[in-house]
Amino acid sequence: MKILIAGGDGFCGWPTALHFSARGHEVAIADSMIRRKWDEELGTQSLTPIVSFEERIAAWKEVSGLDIRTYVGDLTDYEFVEHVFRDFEPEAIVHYAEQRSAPYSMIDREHAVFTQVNNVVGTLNVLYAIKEITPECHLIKLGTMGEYGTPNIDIEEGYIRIQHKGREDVLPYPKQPFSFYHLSKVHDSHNIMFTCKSWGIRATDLNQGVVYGLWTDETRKDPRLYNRIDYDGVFGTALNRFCIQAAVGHDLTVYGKGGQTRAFLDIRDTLQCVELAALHPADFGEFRVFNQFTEQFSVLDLAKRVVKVAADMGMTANIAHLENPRVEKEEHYYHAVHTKLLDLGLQPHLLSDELIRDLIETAAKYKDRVDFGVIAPNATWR
Ligand code: USQ
Repeated sequence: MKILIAGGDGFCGWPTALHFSARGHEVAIADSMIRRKWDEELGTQSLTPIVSFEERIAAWKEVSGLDIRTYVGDLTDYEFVEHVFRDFEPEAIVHYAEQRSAPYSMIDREHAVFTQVNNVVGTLNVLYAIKEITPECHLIKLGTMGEYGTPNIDIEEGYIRIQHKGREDVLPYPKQPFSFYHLSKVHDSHNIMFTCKSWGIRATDLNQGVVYGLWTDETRKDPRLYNRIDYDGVFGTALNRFCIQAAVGHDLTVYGKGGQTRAFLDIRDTLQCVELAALHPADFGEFRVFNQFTEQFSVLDLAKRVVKVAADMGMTANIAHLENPRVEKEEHYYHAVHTKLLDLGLQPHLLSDELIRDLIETAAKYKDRVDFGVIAPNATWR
């Protein structure tokens, strides 16, 4: 299959590109390199050293003998998008090319506007390119579990059957997103659903939970293929941050009470899920929604788990309950359905102490690269 990975230089995109390439697909990456610029803007860097995009691609060729085609440019520039689609003619596009940090989107007006313009316009351009150039192309779009928020009823996969005043319909599940970033994904979902209905596009919206882990079969093969992993208060995410904090002797930064429950998955399962979506495409005109995660945890339970594994390793880790920079429920009901990817054959890598230990060991190895000054959460929601 000819697969275009938009955002293929990022945390999920890079291992996805290698995963498909290793399995014999023809892979191209489109990326603006902006993830690297955000590191510069925020004065931070990946815990693991990562080489330049060109070096990564060359290293993959050297290690595997396989080519990955590259297009460097921005999806908000339609001329670029048109060029990529005409030149590569993808059968599927995995679209990760968005600003994905909730705190980044909440820094100030400029960051909120940037996030929504970048994400919504980029996706709209992709939808037009599919319509005009490759109408058969299956759009595999990364959405987020955060589109749903934390309702006091079970979260369904995209749609809910509702009875109202004696009538019944299956309608999109209500959205109560957590941030301007999460809102951008809701706006995308609406645009995609509309174009599926109107133009007959086929699309899968993967409402992904928080991804943890770092290593995949391919990225471990050579230091030049290493994936990035973030620990800073803007792009770092819950479990990965806690493991890195434990390794460097920083208190674990649980926000508020820590009863916030979220859906989580191992990065290796991100690759599996995206592959399953690509191998079993949506029908033409279908807007399919999968909840992409394997387990749900509260933030405090995750922190406790890290403390325990650290103790087994002879280290002492402490939990600090920081004042919550976000506006979110800290104690709530949470139960999200996630059967569609399992039905397609997903074999989950459930969270194990070994994985936590592995992350702590990796972090300990790169300890000197950690700047304590960027760990605290700076962006507040208020
Ligand atoms: N949290 C802490 N301490 C930290 C970091 C986070 O207590 O040091 C808490 C947050 O308050 C929140 C939860 O952990 O309640 C998750 O926060 P996060 O930063 O790990 O993840 P989030 O902002 O939700 O965003 C991440 C990805 C985003 C993806 C989303 C999936 O950055 O791209 O869409 O996870 S989901 O959470 O399901 O919306």
